Amino acid sequence: AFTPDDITHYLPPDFLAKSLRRDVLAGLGSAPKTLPPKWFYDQRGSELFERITLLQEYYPTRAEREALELHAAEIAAAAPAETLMELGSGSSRKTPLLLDALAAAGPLRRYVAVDVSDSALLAAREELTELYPALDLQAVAADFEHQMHLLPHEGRRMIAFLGGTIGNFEPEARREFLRSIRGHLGPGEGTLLIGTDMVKAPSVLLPAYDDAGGVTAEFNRNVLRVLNAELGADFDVDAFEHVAVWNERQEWVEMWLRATRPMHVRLPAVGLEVDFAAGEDLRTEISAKFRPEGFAAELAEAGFAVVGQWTDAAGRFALTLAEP
Ligand code: AVJ
Repeated sequence: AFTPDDITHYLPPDFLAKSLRRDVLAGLGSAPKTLPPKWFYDQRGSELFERITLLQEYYPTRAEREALELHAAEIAAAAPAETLMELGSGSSRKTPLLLDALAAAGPLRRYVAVDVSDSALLAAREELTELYPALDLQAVAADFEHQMHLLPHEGRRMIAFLGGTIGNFEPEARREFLRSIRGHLGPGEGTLLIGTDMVKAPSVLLPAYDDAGGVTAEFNRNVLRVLNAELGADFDVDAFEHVAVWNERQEWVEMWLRATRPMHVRLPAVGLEVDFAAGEDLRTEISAKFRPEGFAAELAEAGFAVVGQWTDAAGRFALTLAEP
């Protein structure tokens, strides 16, 4: 088994505690109130998200997996790499599809998982070590949004950012993120593979974020449980109802938590007290949806050229391969 000292740590010791405090002070002090979606994923949040990926209404995970099953060989043939570096560690079942294709296509020698969560990194290493005993597996605890410059640079690499999580970034943060990846990847040094959920009818999008069984509602409310647990807050979690909205203008899904009655909430660990009016909404996530030409333009603006774009048979979810 692996111990945490198998992980290369680039995060300052109290990184998570400090960034949670900073995000909560900023987010609950803004109008409307907001929280960043990265705080969903404590143990319970991660388990709820795994359940979401299995829901009939939630098509993205199945669609991305189908796109990889259909096209991983073409993608690997277009981008041979010695190193696959996955942002957001690949404990998911998709990574082996990409690793198999890259190993068959050429000189794959190393897999680097990058995540802020030690437990996610250890899970990925455990799983992939079984499957790929000959592969050099590295686990790096880093904040890929701000620490790309610290990540391994050697050899020809493919940087993969799958799952559609690029959609959690607002446009400006997405621009900066793509630029920071470009700063890590010079001409001839490798490629970038990004999974994006595509724009489609709200009648398909909304149920994916508001399933009939209420799993997404529980996932959404879970961020308040994280604040109660980590900051000693006293949110009455069940007094918030889940709301999912398709923002037509921005072409993104928004998840909100709506206060069903007036509330006064104390967060002692950050010395904050906030009030919610009855009906007041707290935004907990955006999930941006993309158009092929729009995403290609965003990549071009960050200094990337699109090598190819592949989707599942129904065209619901895309994998875009780009190079500097
Ligand atoms: C993991 C961020 C890609 O945006 O679809 C699932 C998270 N939110 N259901 C997404 C999520 C609500 C998911 N990502």
